[in-house]
Amino acid sequence: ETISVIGLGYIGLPTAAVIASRRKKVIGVDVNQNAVDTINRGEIHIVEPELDMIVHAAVTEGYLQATTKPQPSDAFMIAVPTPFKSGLENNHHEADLSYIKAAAIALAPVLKSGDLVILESTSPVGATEKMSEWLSEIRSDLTFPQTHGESSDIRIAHCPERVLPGHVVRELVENDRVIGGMTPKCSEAAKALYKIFVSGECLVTTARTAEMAKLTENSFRDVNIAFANELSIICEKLDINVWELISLANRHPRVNILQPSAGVGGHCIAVDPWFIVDSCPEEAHLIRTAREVNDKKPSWVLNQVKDALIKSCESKTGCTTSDIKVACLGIAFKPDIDDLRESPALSITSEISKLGCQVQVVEPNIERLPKDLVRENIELVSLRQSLDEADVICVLVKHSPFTEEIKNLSAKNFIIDSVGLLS
Ligand code: SAJ
Repeated sequence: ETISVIGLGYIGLPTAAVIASRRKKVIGVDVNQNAVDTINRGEIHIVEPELDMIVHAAVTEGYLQATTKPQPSDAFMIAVPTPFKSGLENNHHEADLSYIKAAAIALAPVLKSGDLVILESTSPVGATEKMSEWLSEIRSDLTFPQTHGESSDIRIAHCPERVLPGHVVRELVENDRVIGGMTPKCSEAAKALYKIFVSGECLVTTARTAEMAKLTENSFRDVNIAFANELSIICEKLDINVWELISLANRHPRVNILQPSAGVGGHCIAVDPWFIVDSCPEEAHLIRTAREVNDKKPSWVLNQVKDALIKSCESKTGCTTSDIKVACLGIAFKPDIDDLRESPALSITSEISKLGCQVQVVEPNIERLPKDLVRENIELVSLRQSLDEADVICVLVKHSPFTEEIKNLSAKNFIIDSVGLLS
């Protein structure tokens, strides 16, 4: 039995490596030659704890091999990105399925009767059926579930990934898994595959429900974070400490409010709810509003920094903006991770630097500034140095190493604490 994983990114590579670690032959496919070469050397091109070890073992033991072109296999797992199309009007967001289509086109020629194709990429409702249609258009010699149901040559399912970045290797194995076959036999085949490496439960449903389940999980989180973020803005106006407020409210047995932040980042929670909004624009009011609330949070934080900057300048005689040092604590998209993609903290830091002040970035999880932050007035410093030197301190991410040292904060600083580090 050979299993192919198409797309060797944050989900595909760990999945391929974990299956290979169960002594199954795995072919990893990616369009990026550099990624393929790196993996074939037993190394990795992404950052995820523990992943380097299992990839290295899987490659040296001969169970995992990477290539740019799909090879014949018994099962294909597609884990490619599904971003939204950018630049559409009226804050409209539509899923971009072109990577899924490209994967389907690439694997179609090697498909044979009896094969299983699983879509793992987070997708709008109906995408799995579309993928099956794209395959059937190319391979009219084979039959597919949308026309031949249980007697089809090819089995198709949607099994969305739901692992948390930073904990992927453990969560891949331990999390329960939603298995959405286009027919019950499709689900059965997919379940047998996941049982190779999943110790959690495999819960069988339809492809459409599985698609919606994944979108629902991330929308649930987005709506709840939006609630916390809206509270933080209301509390600022009412002069109430939102962190104290939330911890008090959470003492109610049926209340569990999440934490306000500088905004929602990453490539999942800030994206997936839009797929529901796009499917049902007239119905999805709350989900859309939550997205908008979270998307506006970074500019609210930025305005607070602007106010602090003015106040700090006013407190010194003859001060101009360029004399002020603003420390940005954390630029990752969430705590204790080095991932800067779609990070609200990163975009806030970039905007602050445009105000003309000096910017000190404190990010214990990186060694040098990312390209977009390489500017004359930005430097990467230690927390200690920034606490000594900065006039304005802006806490953007609640990294664990910050918690202890922040206690040494001096009273001279203006502080904007968007994540409740001090509370
Ligand atoms: N955040 C807050 N307040 C909170 C919790 C999170 O502002 O109380 C922010 C974080 O700072 C970050 C963003 O939300 O900017 C998202 O972080 P996250 O830890 O909630 O989630 P992700 O994006 O790392 O991973 C999510 C997970 N989904 C859920 O928890 C429902 C993960 O299980 C999914 O697999 C992943 O999306 C995905 O790939 O879809």
